[in-house]
Amino acid sequence: MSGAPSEGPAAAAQPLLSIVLATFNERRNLPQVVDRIRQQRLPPFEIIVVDDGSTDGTREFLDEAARSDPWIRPVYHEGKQTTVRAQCQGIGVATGRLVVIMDADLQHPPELLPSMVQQLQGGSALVLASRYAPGGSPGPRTLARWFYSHGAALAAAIYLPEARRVKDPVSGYFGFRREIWIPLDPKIRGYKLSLFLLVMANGRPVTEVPFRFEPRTEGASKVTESSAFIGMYLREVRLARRLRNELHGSGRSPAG
Ligand SMILES: Nc1nc2c(ncn2[C@@H]2O[C@H](COP(=O)(O)OP(=O)(O)O)[C@@H](O)[C@H]2O)c(=O)[nH]1
Ligand SMILES: [Mg+2]
Repeated sequence: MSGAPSEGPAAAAQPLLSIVLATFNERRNLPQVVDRIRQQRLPPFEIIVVDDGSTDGTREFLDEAARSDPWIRPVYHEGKQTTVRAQCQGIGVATGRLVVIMDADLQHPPELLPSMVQQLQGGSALVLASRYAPGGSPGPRTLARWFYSHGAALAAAIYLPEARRVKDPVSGYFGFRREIWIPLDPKIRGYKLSLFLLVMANGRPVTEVPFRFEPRTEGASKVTESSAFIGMYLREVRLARRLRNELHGSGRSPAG
C-alpha cells in the first residue's frame, strides 16, 4: 500500500512502520482514519487493527479493506479484552522496525505520524504525542475527565521516575522502535500502554511531539470513568513499576 498505491498491493514494499489500532465498534471512524493515514508521507507501512468483536460493521469494513490491500491486517479477538491487551496482540504480529500505537476514533490525528516517524528515525527510542508539550492541547473536556487525566499523570510520576521526564506520560498515541519491546504478561490488562513503554525505553532517548487531542465526534468512549477504572489504572502503574524493578534487577543496560 504505502507510498505507491498505484503499483498495486503486490508491488508494495515490506513495511518499515507498523501502525497498530485497537477497535471496538469504530465503523463510523475507522474508514476516515485509514484514509487519512494513507494521505501522509510515510515509509512503507502496514496497518494492524485488533478488533474485539465489534458488531457495528467494523469487521465488514476491515474484511473488505484487507481484500484489496494486504498491508491492512485485521486481527480478530472475540470479546473485549481491554485496549492494552488488544494493542499487545497487535504488536505481537507487527513486522515493522517502528511501531505506532493510535486510537481509531480520530482523537489522534494521523497528520502527526510523519513527525513521530521522523523522531524515531532521528534516534528516539520512544516518541509520545503529547497534549501537554508546548503547542499541544487536551481539547475541550469535562471536569471529571480533567481530574482523571491529571490524577493519572500524578500517580505515574509518583511511582515511575521515567514518567517525570515527560509532560504526557499517559498519552495513548505514541511510537517506538520495536527492539525495545518486551512482551507483557497476558495478565496485564488496562488502558495505558505508554507507562510500560516509558519503562522499556530504559534510559534511551524519549521525545514528545505536541498535538491537539480532538473531541470524539462519532461513537462512544469505552473507557469508564469510575472507581473500577481508577483501581485498574493504579494496578497498571504498579505493574509498570514491577517491570522497572525487574529490568534494573536484571542489569539490562539501556543499550539492550
Ligand atoms: N480492541 C479493543 N479496542 C478497544 C477496547 N476499548 C476501547 N478500544 C479502542 O481503543 C481506542 C480508545 O478507546 P476510547 O474508548 O476512545 O478511549 P478514550 O479516548 O480514552 O475515551 C478506540 O480506538 C477504541 O475503539 C477494547 O476493549 N478492545
Ligand atoms: Mg477516544
